[in-house]
Amino acid sequence: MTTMRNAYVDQFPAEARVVKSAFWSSFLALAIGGIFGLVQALHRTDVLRFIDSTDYYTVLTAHGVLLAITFTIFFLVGIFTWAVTTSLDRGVVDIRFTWSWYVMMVTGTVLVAVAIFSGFLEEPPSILGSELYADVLFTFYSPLQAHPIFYIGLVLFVVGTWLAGFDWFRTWWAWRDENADERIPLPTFMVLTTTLFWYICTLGVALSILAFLLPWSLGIVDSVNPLLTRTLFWYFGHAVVYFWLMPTYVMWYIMLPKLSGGKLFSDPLARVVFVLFLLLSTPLGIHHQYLDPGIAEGYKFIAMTNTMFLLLPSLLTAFTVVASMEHGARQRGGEGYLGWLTALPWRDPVFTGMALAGLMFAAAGFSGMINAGMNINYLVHNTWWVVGHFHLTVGTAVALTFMAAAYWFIPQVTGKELWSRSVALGQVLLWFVGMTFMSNAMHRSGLFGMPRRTAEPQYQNFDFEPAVGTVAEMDAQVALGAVLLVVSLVLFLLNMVLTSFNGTSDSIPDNTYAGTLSGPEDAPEILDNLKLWTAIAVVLVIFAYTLPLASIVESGGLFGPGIDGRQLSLGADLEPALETLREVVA
Ligand code: HAS
Ligand code: CU
Repeated sequence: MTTMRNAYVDQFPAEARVVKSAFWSSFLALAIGGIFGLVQALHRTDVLRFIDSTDYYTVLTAHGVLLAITFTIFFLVGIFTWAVTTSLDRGVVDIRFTWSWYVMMVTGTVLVAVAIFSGFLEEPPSILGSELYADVLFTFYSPLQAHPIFYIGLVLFVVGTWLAGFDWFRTWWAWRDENADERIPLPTFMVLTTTLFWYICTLGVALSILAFLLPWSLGIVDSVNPLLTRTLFWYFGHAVVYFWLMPTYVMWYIMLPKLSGGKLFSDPLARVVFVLFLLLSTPLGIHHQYLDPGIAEGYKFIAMTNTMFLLLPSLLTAFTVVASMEHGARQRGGEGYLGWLTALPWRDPVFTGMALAGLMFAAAGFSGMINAGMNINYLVHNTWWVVGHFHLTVGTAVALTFMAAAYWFIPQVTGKELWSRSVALGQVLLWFVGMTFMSNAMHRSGLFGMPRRTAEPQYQNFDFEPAVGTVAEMDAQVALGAVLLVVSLVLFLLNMVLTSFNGTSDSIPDNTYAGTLSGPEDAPEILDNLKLWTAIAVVLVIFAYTLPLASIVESGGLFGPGIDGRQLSLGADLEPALETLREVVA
């Protein structure tokens, strides 16, 4: 699979520098966030305590923000910039603009990190009139309140991603001007549809921060309506998981078939999948709030129904990607009903990491379906079951795919051969084994009510009595799994660092995509009508959120019970706007 050096860094040297910087920002966040993961796993299971329980929430906030937001989204902007420039075969319009959104994301990250890490200080400094603090976890629910720079940092980070999306669109517009009759190349189609739902969903979190949490943190308003800010967070919160998942799907659709030795089964089906994510990612966030008082059951039922619909694009993905892998395996001589599995390139760490990530995601999808069932969610909500679920989804499907992809990408953006493929293969296998132990024990613990987000999961005068096994056994599995994951993480980082010390090489695997068995010419033109799908997505969001939000404001006020804005210290008279809103809603 090696050809004359035709690496990304040769074709797009300027873009390769931004992509490489984004990857290293992602790895730094992964390193710090991952170490904190070990600290909290050993703390909660009482195996080994490095910190005081009062510091647990600083560690947990850092773990969640650095891994769920920083690690994932920096890697995403790297992959998406690569996917757009290579599939359109043209550079970005202005590399200075590209650097500007990357620098904005880094600035936002630094502000958020400063606010979070100040939680470890005995005497955190006071800035803007309040003490630096941000033990608010990655969901930053009010009435927990962080320092203003935490919210300002988040806003800068999100605006940076908005500009990145504009960069990818601008590159596509420039390409379209010269290729008017061409279909949108699939990797670019995937990036643009993902960017569109990212614009729609981030409006919620931007509104929550800019209109409520930041003014409250700055002391401009005295209170907020926690249910309103929480609902605006989850308006964004479920879609953000698909913002993490889509680059994973981009890898599974355009790299896995080729790595398997075959072709993508269906380009049209891939377009349908990404259109479905554009339409449905946002109007269902209330499935995170089934137990929230103040939201009528009917709205929760709509969220559940939409969630069940949203299983479809992932089930289609399971079919398409596995069919493509089977096609590849049979090209390599694979035979039999399942025997073809042995013909897959299991010695290739890029393939094996992604294949194992996919297998884990099948299990994650199952636990997601359990979460999504309104009645059964009552059993698992706020338990370690949910934590087990998302360590399979973002912690493995996404994280393991990104690490496996890095074994291909880093040589592409540096022109240097990977330091060790065998260490890379060991690393992905170790991650899979470690996560199997940890996530399985978390799911099982959640089933008998083990709570999440607590440093001391023991209740006074009460012992958990699991139907199968013991708490000690499950705690041991979580601790063992966490240790294996950190060893795997160290191997990954070692490989990345030592690769950067390698000399450049001519034998870098070529930088092209899998072909397709059914190509874009088979895809109905309407699939590329991004304006239409965006309009429908916006209508679905309006349907799903207008009434719940109106009732939340009606009952709890914009800024807290009975405070509907008229009493704002700003003195702004919001009555006319509210009157209009009431008329619209009525
Ligand atoms: Fe989730 C909570 C429901 C997917 C992440 N989820 C969370 C939280 C996070 C998270 C972080 O309905 C906790 C947030 C918090 O802190 O409170 N989730 C779902 C459902 C799906 C789902 C129905 N979640 C994800 C993904 C995530 C993620 C993806 C991150 C990346 N989740 C929920 C619900 C809650 C929740 C409730 C709230 C729980 C509560 O009460 O708090 C679906 O999208 C899942 C669909 C997936 C499938 C699997 C398809 C299988 C595939 C694999 C193909 C195999 C391959 C390889 C490629 C149906 C695509 C094969 C290999 C060979 C060798 C052949
Ligand atoms: Cu969700």
